Amino acid sequence: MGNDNTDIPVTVIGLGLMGRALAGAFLKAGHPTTVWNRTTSKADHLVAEGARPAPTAGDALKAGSLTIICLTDYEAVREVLDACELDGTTLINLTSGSSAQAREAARWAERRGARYLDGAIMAVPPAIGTAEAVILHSGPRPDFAAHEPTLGALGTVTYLGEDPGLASLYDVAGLAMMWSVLNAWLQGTALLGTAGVDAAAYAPFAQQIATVVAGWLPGYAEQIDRGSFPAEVSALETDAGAMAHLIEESEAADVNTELPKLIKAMAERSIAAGHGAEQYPVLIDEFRNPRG
Ligand code: FVH
Repeated sequence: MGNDNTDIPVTVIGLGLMGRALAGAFLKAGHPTTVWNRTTSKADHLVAEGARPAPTAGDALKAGSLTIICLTDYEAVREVLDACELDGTTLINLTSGSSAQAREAARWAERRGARYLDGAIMAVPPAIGTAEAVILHSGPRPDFAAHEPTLGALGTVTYLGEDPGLASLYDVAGLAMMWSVLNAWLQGTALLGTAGVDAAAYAPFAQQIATVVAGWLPGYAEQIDRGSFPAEVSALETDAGAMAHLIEESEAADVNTELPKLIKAMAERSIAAGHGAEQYPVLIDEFRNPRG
């Protein structure tokens, strides 16, 4: 987060909840900060704090060599930037979107003479400007290296690689992780609730399990990368037996069984394909080849 080049001017295009937080963090770090937003009144507070309002997006782009864009979606990005002169600018697009959109935006920016990094914000606006705000970037390494100290004003900046689609892919991979953990926790919370255990009582145990399972990931990842799944601690068919218990308990308690049935169905397909004696991460094939 340390930044000794706070004289570098930056531009922020898009002053929604997130864009205002980004511009505010640059201002706080001491960067001369130019801002533009379609609805001009959203710049008022930032301007009172020292931001320079640009009359048009094109003027905002000319104010500095580094422009952060944070709009609703990629369609809005194209709508705003299409008519602007981009030659010689560096764009860092922190708008959420798909990896395909990010790659297309990188090609489009290159055709227009701009340097382009894509990014994904893994944080909510109040965390911006603190180490808690993880901001992912992908695209040309030299461009990231050139701007990393400036971007550090926004949070913990991470570089993922040259493929501009990587930031978006990591973004959704992180969401997959988050929702899976939360849904598993909700399943357990609903089950225990039928025995009078409230959510707060179960939460510390659930947290412990999540931490233990997280610790398995590096070893399981090695198995996936090697493509070899010896059952070092448990075989998939043993896990499938426990999945059946989870379904039975849920049915008996009249708790939703959709999620456990989905998990068991995947395990059964893998067992039917001959992987019952292997370890859990062999299920990667169910994700990689959903149609078998
Ligand atoms: N807020 C959050 O917690 C999340 C965290 C993770 C990443 N996201 C992504 O950040 C992008 C912006 O999100 P936001 O929360 O700032 O969104 P809004 O407050 O709704 O602001 C949207 C801004 O986009 C402008 N805009 C939309 N369409 C256009 C357009 N066609 N032309 C020009 N500007 C456009 C909008 O302008 P206005 O309505 O104020 O005039 C706002 O500046 C988003 O990708 C999240 O997924 C945030």
